[in-house]
Amino acid sequence: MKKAVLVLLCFVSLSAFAGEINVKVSGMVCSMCAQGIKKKFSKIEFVKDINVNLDDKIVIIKTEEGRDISDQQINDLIKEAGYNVANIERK
Ligand SMILES: [Cu+2]
Repeated sequence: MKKAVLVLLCFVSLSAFAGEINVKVSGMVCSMCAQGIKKKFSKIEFVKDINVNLDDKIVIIKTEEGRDISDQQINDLIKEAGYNVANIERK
């Protein structure tokens, strides 16, 4: 019987922003909410894709490489849509 093989996983530094912003939104409950929020972020020209996970209440925004949306702007857009930001995480 072979001994367990030790697998060494090497990760490159993941600290650099790769263009994905996950915004947790409180108050977002249905697909109508999701549409309103999507519309707000789709107006930013370097936003490539917006996905909404209603189960986790997370808006996943993908931007062009190296382009970021400031926390302030995210907060403003979510507020304009009628919701509140609970958390912002960049990946
Ligand atoms: Cu709704």
